Amino acid sequence: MTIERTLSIVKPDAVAKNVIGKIYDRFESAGLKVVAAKMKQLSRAEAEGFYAVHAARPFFNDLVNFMISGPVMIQALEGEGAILKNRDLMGATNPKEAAVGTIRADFADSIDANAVHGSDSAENAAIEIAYFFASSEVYSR
Ligand code: IDP
Repeated sequence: MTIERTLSIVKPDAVAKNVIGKIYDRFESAGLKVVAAKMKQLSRAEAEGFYAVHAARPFFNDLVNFMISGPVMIQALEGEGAILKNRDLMGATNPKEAAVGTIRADFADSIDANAVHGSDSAENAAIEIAYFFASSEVYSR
């Protein structure tokens, strides 16, 4: 396994539920380190740009509206196999299909309001981290 970084977002539903700390505990308990973090109210343009790959999908407008419905907590996570490890911690996109004990099974309400985002590849992780953080804002440790 190699040390990787991945981009994670605690989405507006989970921020509103006041479970940022509980979600960070999942990361830390799995050996992932928070190496950058910021709370942010995304603009429509920022959310559209972040999810540009989904622009043609029927759920795109709902997704953008949801992502700007309240502040999000954005973090870069670092650790062995961080990308897949975070995806495993998150669980399936639809919380109804998410494995027991995953973040989405425990904190998400629906496929729209599904608590967390996590990069799905090394290539996307690099793009997504750079979308929100200058390299000087990421503290490898
Ligand atoms: P992921 O977040 O598990 O990587 P993606 O397929 O990349 O899932 O989709 C991005 C986000 O778009 C999902 O987290 C979810 O919030 C939303 N989404 C995906 N598929 C649907 C759908 O069929 N209906 C509504 N929202 C969806």
